[in-house]
Amino acid sequence: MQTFYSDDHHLHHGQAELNNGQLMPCFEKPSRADMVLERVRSTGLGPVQAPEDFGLAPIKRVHDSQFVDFLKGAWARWAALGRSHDMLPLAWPPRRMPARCPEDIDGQLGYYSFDAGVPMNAGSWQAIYSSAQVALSAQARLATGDQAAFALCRPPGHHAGIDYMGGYCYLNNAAIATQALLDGGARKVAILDVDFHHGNGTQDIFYQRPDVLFLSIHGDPRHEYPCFAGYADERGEGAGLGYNYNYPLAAGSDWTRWSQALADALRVIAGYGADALVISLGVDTYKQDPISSFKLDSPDYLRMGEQIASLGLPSLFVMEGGYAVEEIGINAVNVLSGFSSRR
Ligand code: OKP
Ligand code: ZN
Repeated sequence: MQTFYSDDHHLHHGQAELNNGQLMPCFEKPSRADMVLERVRSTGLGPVQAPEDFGLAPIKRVHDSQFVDFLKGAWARWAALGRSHDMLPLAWPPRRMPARCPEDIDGQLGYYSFDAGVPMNAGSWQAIYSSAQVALSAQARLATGDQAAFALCRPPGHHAGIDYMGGYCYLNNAAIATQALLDGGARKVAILDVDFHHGNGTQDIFYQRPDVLFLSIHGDPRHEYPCFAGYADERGEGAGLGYNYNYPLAAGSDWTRWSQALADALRVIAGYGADALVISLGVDTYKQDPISSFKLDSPDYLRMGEQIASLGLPSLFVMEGGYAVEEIGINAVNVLSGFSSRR
């Protein structure tokens, strides 16, 4: 299986985030992708390739054009105010406060985000842009007939919506690749999100559409981030009603419990008749993950890959979360190896 990867992710290195009321060093850090790349190489999973540049057009097929332009230009505006520390949002419009787009950078940061987990520094846009190009390049392999590809994206994307960032995510890499598959001739695409956190951005982007089936297995939003989405009764809307499936699971869920949800999700995907499958591959379901509460173990990820392979669909794996840095490479590549062993 071909891996796509860009060194540009090193340009994005947030300093601090809030966790349990404490300002802490960011969990989403460059060594995460380095560890996955190292494991891809040491296991001989397949060749590693730099992304092609598809430009902004396929990004703007998913995201609001003004939001994308805002992300691109935000650091320059921040730096022009003499600020050299990380850029972070500070205020958000709650219920009943009109969501007008303000003019200054601080107001716009709040307007275009839903939380403060989105630090940006001088090189962040380049990393964000390249992460989307990694997903687009891997997508192109499927379009030309490959059975699988791995987009080693960083930063991740599944919390980002049409016009907002949040939860370490700026552009929704999986959604951008999915739209590109559709624009390249696929009629229907299924997205399976196995990250510990609900993929609220991806759900939101495709919520009213029947051409993309979205399924997510995640920590119960009654107790887990992103707090406001991921309930089982979110089934889609309008023409998209019936094309959204959420599997919220209790804290402490292990492979026995998790794989029951997977089996149901795979059954639904098989009945949908997709031309391709996109997997939002987070491995923060791991038992040692510092910000999550599931109990999957490393060999479980091999089984996960094998079972996903049983669908027989062209499959695009897009890296999302995973914060136990020592094991992130083992766990992510186990999914890919398990998949490859059955295809
Ligand atoms: C991004 B991805 C928990 C803090 C959670 C944000 C988590 C973002 C996860 N105490 N902060 O889905 O892995
Ligand atoms: Zn996550």
